[in-house]
Amino acid sequence: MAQTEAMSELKQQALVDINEANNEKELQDVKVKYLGKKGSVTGLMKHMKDLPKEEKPAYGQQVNEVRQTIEQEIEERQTVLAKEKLDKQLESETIDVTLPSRRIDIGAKHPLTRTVEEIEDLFLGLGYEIVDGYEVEEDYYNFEALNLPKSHPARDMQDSFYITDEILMRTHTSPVQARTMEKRNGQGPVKIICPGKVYRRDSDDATHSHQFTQIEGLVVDKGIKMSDLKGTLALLAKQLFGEDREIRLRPSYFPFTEPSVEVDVSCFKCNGKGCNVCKQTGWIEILGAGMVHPNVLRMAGFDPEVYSGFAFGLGPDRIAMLKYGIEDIRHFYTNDVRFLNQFKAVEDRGEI
Ligand code: FA5
Repeated sequence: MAQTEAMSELKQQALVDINEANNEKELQDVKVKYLGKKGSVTGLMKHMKDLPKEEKPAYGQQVNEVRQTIEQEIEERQTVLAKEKLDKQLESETIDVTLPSRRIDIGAKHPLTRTVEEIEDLFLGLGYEIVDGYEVEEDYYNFEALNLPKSHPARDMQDSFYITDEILMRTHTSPVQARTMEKRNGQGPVKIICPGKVYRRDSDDATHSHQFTQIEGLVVDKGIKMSDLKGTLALLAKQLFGEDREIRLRPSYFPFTEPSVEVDVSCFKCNGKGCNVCKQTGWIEILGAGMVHPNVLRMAGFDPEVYSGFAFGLGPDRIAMLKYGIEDIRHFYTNDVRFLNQFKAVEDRGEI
């Protein structure tokens, strides 16, 4: 009986200790104090050997009950302490959702990307495919397949970066027309645009860069006429520079087109009256174009008696310079955020 009282006292004391434990560390100490190897409950068990045999089972059972009660209480206390800890943490980390958020700079589209995408959108709407080409190109596709055999004097129009005698950085996007036509095995229609980077050994100045962008356009089908070219380019001019724009075609020369033209758009600033943008002429040159030369069709496997086509090539750099009033092409490639941020500001105001 005396033992039972001692046990009961021990249990009561343990419950008090458990309740007074204010954190996990204190609770752990209590656990060790009662249930550890040298703990009080473990100590009770050691008395067992001094008891008469018949009392042993009941005694063992009582000690076990005490142990279980203490274990259970510790577990419950542990749950309470964990919840208290979490509540405290949540309280101290409360987020004030009414505070204004920190400003995140998200950047804006590069003016060149914007111009290229605007042109792509127009032509996708007209049923054209967008085709990619190689920036490192074979001399054959860059020149020969475009009616520019080796030693043709017109190669001088495009000073080139050669890698080997037969490989160069493409000087225009026109090799993509040659490659695409070749893949079609002489079967039209072909209706593509090819945007991409091109490279020339031009000295960099305000309007020339050794690396710039071009967009090539090519349509080959039965019965394609110069008027199709003109209608398409008139639409392009309106898309880029406004509904009131007109175009004019001036005779020109490209070895891969015949006839060839330079295309001017009526000045969007002065409406054709003459100003500093159009150098007082009322017109701004925007691209080169023409009807695909029969030799080019033939070399790519198309019968020029059956098929005809038009092609054009424009420089989005120069277009973007005109559209946004940029005075130096090098701004596009030096990635000065002060320059680029201006487009972001204009974009934020919804002006472009
Ligand atoms: C050509 O490259 C022809 N392949 C275009 C073409 C395609 C004509 C299909 C007919 C049929 P050109 O050398 O004129 O043409 O270049 C086209 C455009 O590239 C120019 O109008 C100009 O906007 C741009 N360009 C040429 N050189 C530079 C340069 N160094 N820096 C920036 N833009 C340039």
